[in-house]
Amino acid sequence: MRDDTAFVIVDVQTDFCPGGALAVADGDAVVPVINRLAPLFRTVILTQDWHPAGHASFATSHAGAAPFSTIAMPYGPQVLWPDHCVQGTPGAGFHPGLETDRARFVVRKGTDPAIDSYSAFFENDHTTPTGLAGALSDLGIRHVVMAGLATDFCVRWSAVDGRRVGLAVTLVEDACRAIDLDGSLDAALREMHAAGVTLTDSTALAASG
Ligand code: VGL
Ligand code: ZN
Repeated sequence: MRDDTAFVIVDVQTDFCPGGALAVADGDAVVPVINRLAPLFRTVILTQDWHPAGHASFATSHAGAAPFSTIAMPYGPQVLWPDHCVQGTPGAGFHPGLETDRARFVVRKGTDPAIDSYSAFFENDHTTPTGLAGALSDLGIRHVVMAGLATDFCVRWSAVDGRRVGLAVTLVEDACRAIDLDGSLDAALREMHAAGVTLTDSTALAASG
């Protein structure tokens, strides 16, 4: 892969895999695909959902609220999730099969108790940066290839925001899995297409060098 291209691996964490607190169906199937692709890149970046206990995105933080319901937050609508990826817990760790040694750095997100952060670039207020755009710019990265969990939440928001900060974005579809809540996967694919995100699969990507 060209030197100006980075592989961004989104939230491949125990809580998003089968048996985890917010399990994505077949989520662990992305691990071998991602492990195969990562050595093709000079720059590999991991994101890690990393919430303090009692985070505002947890249904348990809102009296009477059911998991997977939506509420209005000051920064817009917010889906309420089961408690997941609590800082320092085993569920917040990377999937044990994920090859993490080659990663240049880890972007932790969702650390502000009051704001969720799906995107690797901005918190859910669409304004507060995580620092990733600046880091990629420092490294001379102009193109990001993305994979991970979940296609329709953190991968989607990261891909669209990657375009927003001026990067070319390619999504490796077979290296992602979705939550698919009320049509969210279809909506994600449409939104990413409209934003100019290119879709590919791991076979085509590996063949392209
Ligand atoms: C995610 C819901 C809540 C994700 C993170 O990684 O897609 N989804 N937190
Ligand atoms: Zn989260």
